[in-house]
Amino acid sequence: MLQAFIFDVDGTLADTEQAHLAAFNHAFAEEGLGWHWDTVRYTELLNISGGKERMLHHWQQVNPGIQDLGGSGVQDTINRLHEIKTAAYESAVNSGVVTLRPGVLRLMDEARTAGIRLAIATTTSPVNIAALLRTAIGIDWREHFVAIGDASTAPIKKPHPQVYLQMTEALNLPPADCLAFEDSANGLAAATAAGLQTVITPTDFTRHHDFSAALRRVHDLGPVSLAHLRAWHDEGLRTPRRTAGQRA
Ligand code: XBP
Ligand code: MG
Repeated sequence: MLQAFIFDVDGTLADTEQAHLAAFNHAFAEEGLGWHWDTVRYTELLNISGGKERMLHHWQQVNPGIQDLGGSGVQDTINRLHEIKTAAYESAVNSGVVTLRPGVLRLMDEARTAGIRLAIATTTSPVNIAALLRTAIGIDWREHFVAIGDASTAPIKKPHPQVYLQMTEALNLPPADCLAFEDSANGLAAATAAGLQTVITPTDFTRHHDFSAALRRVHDLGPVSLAHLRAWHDEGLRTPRRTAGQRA
């Protein structure tokens, strides 16, 4: 029986990656690195979950034999860049540049009224979740969620299932009683590996990804009702699990 929704954050709760991209480029300019990611490059880099991991991946690609910069270690530089980036992203979100995607708030309210519990499973930083949901839901946003898994609690990032395994454990539910909401192939792979069925709402950054293992792919949750989700979830339990590469 459907007992919990587990939401991804970036791209799913809100279309945030353009704001993340601007924050990364701000950090690169602040530190005088001479890097600038455009949308095409960032779309490629989004295959790497986690901002720190993404920056290190880029650095290793543009400078394969990276040495320690001026005595401060590579990881120290990445950490400093990420602090600047996160502060810039937080202030952008606090200024209201990002809104929740259609249907998200309504489905959260309908779920809670129906006794379906909510959790979050993301690879982003806790600061980013708080900034987004404090602005979108209000100061009491944390009370809406039974559990939150993020970069601070699940260091092994998607497509690894760690964060989803943590959330089903925190909810004390079998994965079959949960429904995941994601926007990317990495997120779908993580949720699927943890045994969850997944509803996909892609963004322009992820529209081209392989979502064949998804329970459903919809443009957004605007037209989706709780009754739709219950019916899809039940139908999914009755049909054999698809794996990536099989048509949905
Ligand atoms: C998407 C990510 C994050 C964000 C950037 O997270 O992979 O890395 O792109 O945020 P989600 P950080 O799992 O919510 O889709 O810089 O804090 O990592
Ligand atoms: Mg996402």
